[in-house]
Amino acid sequence: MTKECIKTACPYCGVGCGVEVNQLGIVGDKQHPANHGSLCVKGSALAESLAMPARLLYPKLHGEEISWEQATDAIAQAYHQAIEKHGSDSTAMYVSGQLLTEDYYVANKFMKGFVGSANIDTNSRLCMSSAVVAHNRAFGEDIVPVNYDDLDHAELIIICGANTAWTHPVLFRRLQQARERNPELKLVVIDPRETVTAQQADLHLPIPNDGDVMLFNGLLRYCIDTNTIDEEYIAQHTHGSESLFEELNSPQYSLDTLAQSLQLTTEQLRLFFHWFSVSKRAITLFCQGVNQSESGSDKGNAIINAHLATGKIGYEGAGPFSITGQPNAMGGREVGGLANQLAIHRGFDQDSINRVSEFWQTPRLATQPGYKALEMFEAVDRGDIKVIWIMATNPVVSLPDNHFIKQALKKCPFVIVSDVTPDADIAQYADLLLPAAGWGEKQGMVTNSERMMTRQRQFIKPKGEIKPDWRAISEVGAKLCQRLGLKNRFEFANEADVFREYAAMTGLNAGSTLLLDLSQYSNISDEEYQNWQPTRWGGDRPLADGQFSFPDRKARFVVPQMSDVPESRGWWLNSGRQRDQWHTMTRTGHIAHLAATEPEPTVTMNTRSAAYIGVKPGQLVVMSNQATSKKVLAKAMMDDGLGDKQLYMSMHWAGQYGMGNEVNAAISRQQDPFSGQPAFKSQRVEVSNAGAKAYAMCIGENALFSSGEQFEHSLWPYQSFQSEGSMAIWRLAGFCLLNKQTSLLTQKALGQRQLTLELSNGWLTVGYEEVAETRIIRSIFITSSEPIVSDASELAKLVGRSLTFSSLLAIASQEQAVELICSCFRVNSNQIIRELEKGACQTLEQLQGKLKCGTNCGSCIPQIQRLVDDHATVITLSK
Ligand SMILES: Nc1nc2c(c(=O)[nH]1)N[C@H]1C(S)=C(S)[C@@H](COP(=O)(O)OP(=O)(O)OC[C@H]3O[C@@H](n4cnc5c(=O)[nH]c(N)nc54)[C@H](O)[C@@H]3O)O[C@H]1N2
Ligand SMILES: Nc1nc2c(c(=O)[nH]1)N[C@H]1C(S)=C(S)[C@@H](COP(=O)(O)OP(=O)(O)OC[C@H]3O[C@@H](n4cnc5c(=O)[nH]c(N)nc54)[C@H](O)[C@@H]3O)O[C@H]1N2
Ligand code: SF4
Ligand SMILES: [Mo]
Repeated sequence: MTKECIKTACPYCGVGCGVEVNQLGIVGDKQHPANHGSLCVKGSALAESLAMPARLLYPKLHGEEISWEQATDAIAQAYHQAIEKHGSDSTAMYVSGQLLTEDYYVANKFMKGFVGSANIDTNSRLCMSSAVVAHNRAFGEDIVPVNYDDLDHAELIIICGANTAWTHPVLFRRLQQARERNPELKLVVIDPRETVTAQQADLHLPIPNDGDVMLFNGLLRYCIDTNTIDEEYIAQHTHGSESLFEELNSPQYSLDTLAQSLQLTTEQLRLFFHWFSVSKRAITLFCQGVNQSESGSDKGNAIINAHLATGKIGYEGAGPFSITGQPNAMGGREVGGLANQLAIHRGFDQDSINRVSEFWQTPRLATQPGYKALEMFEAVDRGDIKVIWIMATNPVVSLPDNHFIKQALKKCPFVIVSDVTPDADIAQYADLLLPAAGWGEKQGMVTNSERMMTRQRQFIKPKGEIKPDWRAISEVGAKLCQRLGLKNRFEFANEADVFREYAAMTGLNAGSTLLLDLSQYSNISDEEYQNWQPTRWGGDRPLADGQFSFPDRKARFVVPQMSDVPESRGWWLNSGRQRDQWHTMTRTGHIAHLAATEPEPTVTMNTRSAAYIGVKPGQLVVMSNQATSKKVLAKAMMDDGLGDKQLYMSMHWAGQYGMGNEVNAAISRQQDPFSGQPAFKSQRVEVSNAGAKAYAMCIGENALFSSGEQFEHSLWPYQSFQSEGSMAIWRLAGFCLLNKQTSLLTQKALGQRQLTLELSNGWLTVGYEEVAETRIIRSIFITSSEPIVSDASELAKLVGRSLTFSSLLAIASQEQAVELICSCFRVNSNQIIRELEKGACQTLEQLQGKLKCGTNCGSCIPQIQRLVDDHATVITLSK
């Protein structure tokens, strides 16, 4: 790390906080307009995130290290051969909202411009695509009309389908500060779950899943009925109100009927509707509870409809506010990374095709939309895609029905994966694995939720042969151009060069009704790019003049197609985020204090639901979904913020941490028909007590178990892993009755030598030792027929009764520094402790009798007595 002060941006959520790297470490940037110096728990742990357990440093073809020259040759050849034999559409690229704008621009240019296929899609399909559809349908362009400052000016803030306190924490803190300054400011949270965010609201509306369209339709109907719509705004700036209003003139939107459908009281509804109708300045913030649904696009439009009809848009403190998930989800949309967009907010109309072809100087431009994410992997499965390049995303975990995705990829003739770590699950599916430069090692631009463009800057010297993604694509692009007999259009000197070309390209929008135009930056120097200060494009409020991006400059009301509340679905699985983890854990799973909050794969349900299936906290449950025909094992935990028969599981469990217990195994490929965004939040599943007969926990030195499966799967089908610095905790559960036999089997699987074994009160406690090289490392293995409470603090208490985690660590270190106690008879501390822990000796006299220690000069007797005091009791744990 550097000694100077370098300003960059946090690589996690779409709040887009500014970060400063200085002598103090990695801290919040006080000057950054998004966060004014604040960071959340993940942002504060950025320095620790850099110490990844494993890094990819060299390109590898089928596991063999190769040079970049060979790697880029192989990729260019694979794409070229597929194009020649099967056509451009037999190739694909699947990228990510975590790429920087420059990476994204080059990727899009490579696929749509020169490979000649729009089969480039991104994980933003899973994240923002419903909001994109809603914006395009209403505004004529994918535009977010508000900014963070607006929160300070609002009278009413509605958070719909977002757990902002956990997922956009710095923004939520800002909102709370606004409430402290202005006690009149009201907060309404719409979420089927009573989340931490909902608990802090003035009004929480726990609507049934996917009741959002009906709720916002009802809100608009109320505004029509109470004459609180803005007829002038509607007349001057919109189209389509008649058919929408007619649709809403249905008895199902009368207050009482609506309340019944939404399982709310009439008073709750009336209060919300009243607050909205009388608040001139109202903001509706929305995220995945809206987007990730079969009616995601319609939900977005129902929200926007209510704002347009009441004119609550385009001025300070008002408007619909789609919050982005990833750091550059917005930048990717601007560049055109989605398969159904061409570039720079343009689609595949002839005018756009002509302009873009000319700008890129290519005869090969894709002329029609490509496969959306799920369609893309379905095409892979059918064998239609012969080569796919996956970059900065972990689709075998994060896509729904992830076992299907795994199977599909296994069939694909050539899979290229660019990642920073070989631990990412997707790395196992790569024929060719490329080492990408990660956060701190690369640089470029990101755009946050409020259109603020911030520079990520490099502050770490690149290791090995890592390369920024844009450069890897450019090198392949150059070779592909050559093979196609075209002039090389990928001659970029540096990131600034890429950015200038992208900015110049947005100049194609000048003179059109589209608002995205960064052409004023097309000539910035390298130095200006380097010194870039956070800048919001489109001004503070791009729709302030009521001029929208359709040719007639009017906004559109959209009649939602899917307004019905889905009927009761039996058990219903909802999934999303946990406060302290980032996505598939490749960057946060190893940080002990982040891992402690949810230490193992957990399904939450309310106490009534748990009683219904006879499940106690900590017991193993099994979830299955007919549509995927796969099962997920996880530990049950109680959350009375959930309704009856509602389940919630976080999306994070993956890789070595989740050990196969990914929620997406129980999530089907149901999706929104307009956006193709998966319905991650509403799945009909079956759940039951898995009937585990044995639970176990193993605490040991990390290095002992650094690779591969450590515990026999047949004995312990449920396994998870938690990192605790150099120590680690494994949690296991299985269906074999617990006895000494089982324990011995596990012992064999561990390849360890047994030290002590004690069966008491349903608990079996085993201490092991293992000789690794010259050191002796200890691990403790505890099994029980009852669940071992999985909360880390509970765990600490439990273990702490006779052996705290720190004393465990102390034992581990003692083992490494074996102390000679009795010089006369050469007896060391280990031998003494072993006798004590085995239970063979419990007193000084017994030890003297057995080992002879302290029977000669006696100077070591106090030390032996201390060991007796510390270790004489065999570890027994009561429930
Ligand atoms: N800690 C953390 N923060 C993150 C991330 C992370 O991995 N970890 N990832 C970032 C990314 S990429 C994203 S996209 C965002 C996501 O940010 P959010 O959308 O805020 O987070 P989620 O937990 O996915 O889901 C939000 C809420 O939607 C609710 N919900 C489910 N169904 C419905 C419904 O039908 N209607 C309504 N109104 N609500 C419903 C869920 O109960 C859940 O509480 O978070 C970003 N921030
Ligand atoms: N069940 C369920 N599933 C979900 C969701 C949900 O709510 N529920 N949410 C969805 C949403 S909104 C999202 S955004 C996705 C996120 O899902 P993913 O995008 O699959 O998750 P990540 O773990 O962020 O994957 C990023 C990968 O890129 C690697 N990486 C990091 N930096 C770089 C880089 O600079 N270059 C390259 N080449 N690689 C890099 C990381 O090591 C990691 O493997 O998950 C989706 N899946
Ligand atoms: S709020 Fe988001 S951008 Fe800000 S520090 Fe936290 S994760 Fe990073
Ligand atoms: Mo996301």
